[in-house]
Amino acid sequence: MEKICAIIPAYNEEPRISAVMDVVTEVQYLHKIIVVDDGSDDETGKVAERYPVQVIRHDKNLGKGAALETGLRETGDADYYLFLDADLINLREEHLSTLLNPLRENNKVSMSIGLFQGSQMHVHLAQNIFSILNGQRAISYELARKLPDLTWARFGVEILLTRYAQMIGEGIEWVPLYNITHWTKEQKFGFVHGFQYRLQMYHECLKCLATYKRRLSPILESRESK
Ligand SMILES: Nc1nc2c(ncn2[C@@H]2O[C@H](COP(=O)(O)OP(=O)(O)O)[C@@H](O)[C@H]2O)c(=O)[nH]1
Ligand SMILES: [Mg+2]
Repeated sequence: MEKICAIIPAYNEEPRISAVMDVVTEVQYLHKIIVVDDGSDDETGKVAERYPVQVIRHDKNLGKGAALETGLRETGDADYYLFLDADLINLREEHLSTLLNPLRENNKVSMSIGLFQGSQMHVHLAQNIFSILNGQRAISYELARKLPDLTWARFGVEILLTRYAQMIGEGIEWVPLYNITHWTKEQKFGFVHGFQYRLQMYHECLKCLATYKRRLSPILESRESK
């Protein structure tokens, strides 16, 4: 039997995380669901604890990269890992299968990346321009074992995952996810705070883009010399 674990990073998602929990906890084939409450100021962790999932809490906010790193460490071995955001709207089981199928069908594919389709136009547009940023992914056991530390990347973690997989020649497949969307930062936190948070995200992404080669090359060199 396949062992599939879902890892859900969550930061201040108290009003939104139930919509995701309601769906994932009904998916029979998920072996384990881990929510990493990344030092939220609200009751995100408490809401998640009402469900049959494992909730891990960071005492302070360490960023999305650190949350995924914690999730991967805590889940232990699995055939596939699913990364899912905690603020998804209209998530359905079929989205999880869509993410998993390319890995199941072709062992050369070790990561799939979701692309939101047919939902809010601005999300659609942003997702296509910034498709590398989509947090809905499936990752194989083999790739997960090879990943470098994700902590430093913070919001750049999706860029880091994609670029690292490309650098080591892993197969990546982009898959359309229909009728699903997510809350934007402005919708969650209001225009001013949301926009500030967005700028912080872009800053972390640009920092990741500017430094990933330098940070990854020693790791790649040590892999090659083995
Ligand atoms: N663990 C962790 N998760 C975060 C952090 N910031 C955002 N997230 C989660 O990452 C996902 C995407 O974040 P969001 O702010 O919605 O980014 P956007 O969808 O790209 O605008 C959501 O599940 C958030 O709860 C953070 O600092 N730490
Ligand atoms: Mg979002």
